[in-house]
Amino acid sequence: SNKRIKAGTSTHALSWQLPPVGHPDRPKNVPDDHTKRWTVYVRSPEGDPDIRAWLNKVSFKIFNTYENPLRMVERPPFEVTETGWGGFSIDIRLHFQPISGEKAQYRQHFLQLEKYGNEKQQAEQERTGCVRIEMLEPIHFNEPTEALFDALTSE
Ligand code: SLL
Repeated sequence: SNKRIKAGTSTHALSWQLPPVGHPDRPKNVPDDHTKRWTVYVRSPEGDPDIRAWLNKVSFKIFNTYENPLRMVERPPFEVTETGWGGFSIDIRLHFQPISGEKAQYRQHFLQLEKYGNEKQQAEQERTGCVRIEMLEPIHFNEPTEALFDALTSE
């Protein structure tokens, strides 16, 4: 087949400053050394076909001191939310819909929880209390099965 499909994924990590230890708004059960609540997620960029048409499930391997560090997410939203500090790498495995016949693809996303970048970026992160790292990585299905092609192009 000479058909070719480009499907979007974007992996993002977001983190928010937690109120300090002792503050009434600090959530209970968060260890004292955790400074941020964070979310890492895989989404389709806006305007793309329904992510479920091609993405079946996503596994996120987070830092190994977390409880149950291999998180398998079987349905949208494909995301993991936790609290923590510092920064570490997350291994992401994208499992495609069986009709696609595609092997799983591996991604890595560095979760940066503390401020980073130039002065202006850091000032913005300080102001909003939010650190955001985004990557947009299209997925190319070079020889899609008919079923996948139909699923992604019929509308
Ligand atoms: C750093 N090399 O220094 C990294 C280590 C470890 C982050 C970061 C808590 C995990 C848990 C957590 O966020 N650890 O609660 O198990 O930046």
